Amino acid sequence: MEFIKVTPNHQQHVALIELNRPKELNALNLQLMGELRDALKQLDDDDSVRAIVLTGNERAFAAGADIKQMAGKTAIDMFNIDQFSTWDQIKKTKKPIIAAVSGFALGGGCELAMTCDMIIASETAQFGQPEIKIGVMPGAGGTQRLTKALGKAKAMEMVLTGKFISAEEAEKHGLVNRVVPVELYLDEALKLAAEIAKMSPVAVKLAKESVNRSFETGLDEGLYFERKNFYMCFASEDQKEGMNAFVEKRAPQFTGK
Ligand code: CO8
Repeated sequence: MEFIKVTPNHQQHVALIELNRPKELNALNLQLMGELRDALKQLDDDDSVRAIVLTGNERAFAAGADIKQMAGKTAIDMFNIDQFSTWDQIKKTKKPIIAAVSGFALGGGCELAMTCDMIIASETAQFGQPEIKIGVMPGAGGTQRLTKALGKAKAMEMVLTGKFISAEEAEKHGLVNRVVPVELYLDEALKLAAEIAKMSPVAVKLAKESVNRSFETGLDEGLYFERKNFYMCFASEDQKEGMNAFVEKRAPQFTGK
């Protein structure tokens, strides 16, 4: 892997992925996105990993898709490259992904953070969809996810002016889970991942799938989906272990079976 770094912590069942194109502010070129997709697939298949943290560096989570790589492309080139199939694969990751964001999260970088399940922001984080300033518009979910998070008026303003919002404002609107000092944002995300990794991995995956379903469907269908996943938990040993441990007044030992 040239543009990302993967560090598993087997003891805590957590893996850290760092975007690693610091000179280009982690601009998301095709190779980086391919590496990210492959790493997430591997971690999703690895039973020793139960939660994933995705981060950049203090200056930039990611400043967007790689403008230099896209500048000369035609619509047909873009259609044939079909980079969104990579994003679709990332979205299919079953394990929870927490974005630890510091500095710029712009364009595709903001969209990547929003594709994750939760966001821990450093107080220096800035979120924005500045594509309008370079003659295009968000293409990896920005118009949809930002609107769902911030509401129409705020999202419209950001998308049509390219203005950034601060971490504090992002928290106020529910885009991020919390804002912490810059020296703590990664630890905070890893701590949250480790906390989730203590739960039943089966239940966590089913619950993630159910919460995400609320983005994609109406209430009745979402409730039906939730119910099916709730029943599915009872097919796991973790459900027996979790409930028996409660009754026996001891800590549960979840195995993901
Ligand atoms: N693509 C390519 N290179 C970039 C990008 C980018 N998105 N952002 C920064 N860089 C490069 C700069 O060109 C510069 O390189 P060099 O030193 O070789 O000139 C280096 O990173 C450092 O950047 P700056 O010197 O510009 O740093 P500043 O601190 O002055 O400015 C900013 C930081 C404000 C973040 C500025 O770099 C900027 O405006 N970047 C572009 C932000 C942007 O417009 N993002 C949206 C891109 S389009 C997009 O994301 C579409 C998404 C939909 C499809 C997703 C498919 C993957």
